[in-house]
Amino acid sequence: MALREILTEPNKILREKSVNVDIVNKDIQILMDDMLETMYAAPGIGLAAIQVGVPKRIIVMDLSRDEKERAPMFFINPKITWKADEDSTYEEGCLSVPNQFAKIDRPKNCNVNYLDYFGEPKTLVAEGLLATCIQHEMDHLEGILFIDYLSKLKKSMIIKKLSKNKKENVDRIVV
Ligand code: GNR
Ligand code: NI
Repeated sequence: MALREILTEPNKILREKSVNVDIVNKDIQILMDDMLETMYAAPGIGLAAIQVGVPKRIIVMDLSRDEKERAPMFFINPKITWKADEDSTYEEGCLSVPNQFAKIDRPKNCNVNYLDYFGEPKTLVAEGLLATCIQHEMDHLEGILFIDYLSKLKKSMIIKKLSKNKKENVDRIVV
């Protein structure tokens, strides 16, 4: 397994629309293993392939609190088949929007069809943080970030901050 670099805003690649996986083969499984390791190291509770620069419809997640009882989940070509009318609000963060958090409303429950690690078709019935997280990750597959739901002012302030951080980091390496 290998760690991969997580792309951060502003980066045009994060805005790409990811494409379906046609065959779940060894290469796809290696990518998923790398994504999981990268997510654990970050640390985060979810990661979409586009966040490591691969525009494929692949998501890894692990919502377990305990490092000793890992519960990895793999979603390939996920499709939402049902969303609740009722919303819930969560304070969201994103590994591609480092150190920024905001309350976001999303449907409280959803059902998702997907292929698992072995390419088997499965259905997820999600509520709570699981529902929020899978919807956050599925947004990544469309090139959408949680900051896109904020006011223009809040979003531009966050992007400005992140651009400044990136520039300062580059300068430090140059000097
Ligand atoms: O680690 C993460 N935490 C999180 C918290 C609330 C809602 C969504 C998330 S996903 C995020 C990791 C990430 O950026 N996945 O794309
Ligand atoms: Ni994210």
